Amino acid sequence: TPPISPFAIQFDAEAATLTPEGPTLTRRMSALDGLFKDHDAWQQAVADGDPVVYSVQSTPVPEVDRELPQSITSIEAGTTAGEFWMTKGHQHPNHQGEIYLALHGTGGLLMFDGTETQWIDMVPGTIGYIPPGWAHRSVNVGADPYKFLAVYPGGAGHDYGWVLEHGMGKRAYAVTDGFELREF
Ligand code: M6P
Ligand code: ZN
Repeated sequence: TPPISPFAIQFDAEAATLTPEGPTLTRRMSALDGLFKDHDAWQQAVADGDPVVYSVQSTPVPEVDRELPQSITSIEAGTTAGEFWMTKGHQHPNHQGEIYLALHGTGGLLMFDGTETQWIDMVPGTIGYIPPGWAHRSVNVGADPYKFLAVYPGGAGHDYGWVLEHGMGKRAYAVTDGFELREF
């Protein structure tokens, strides 16, 4: 990766956009294999059109050591067998911190260190801090898309196998007056 020069990023909190744009990642339901509690319901959702669950819009800052990439993630509103739509979730192999700033909608930042679970309610203006060593997943617990800005060390990496192996401690389910966390 060639060195990157200083540059300005236009951040539109209202529109939840970053300009200039780098790569966009789109994750459909099929990409969340093994993550929802109800595997049959997940499979049915994949068969029923494999909807987009979330997308991640990055800036051109590369994910390499010592750089500081940013992205905006938009999670669609929805549930699968009552479980709110969410990101895959990951652990940083290099155990580095990260921050999330909520921009739109109603979400949650679920963190798990292998023993303890933590949940931060995320509404526009909330910064959720993810300490080193805590796997993290974002959940949309509202009826609108949930959008947040992430800023993270470029060398942190994404370990998705850790979440498949250890889980995330809790899951967020839709109930009449919002959401409820249940044992994994
Ligand atoms: C945030 C950041 C990214 C991450 C994305 C989606 O934007 O934490 O590093 O890739 O959320 O989450 P996941 O990688 O778990 O699918
Ligand atoms: Zn991360």
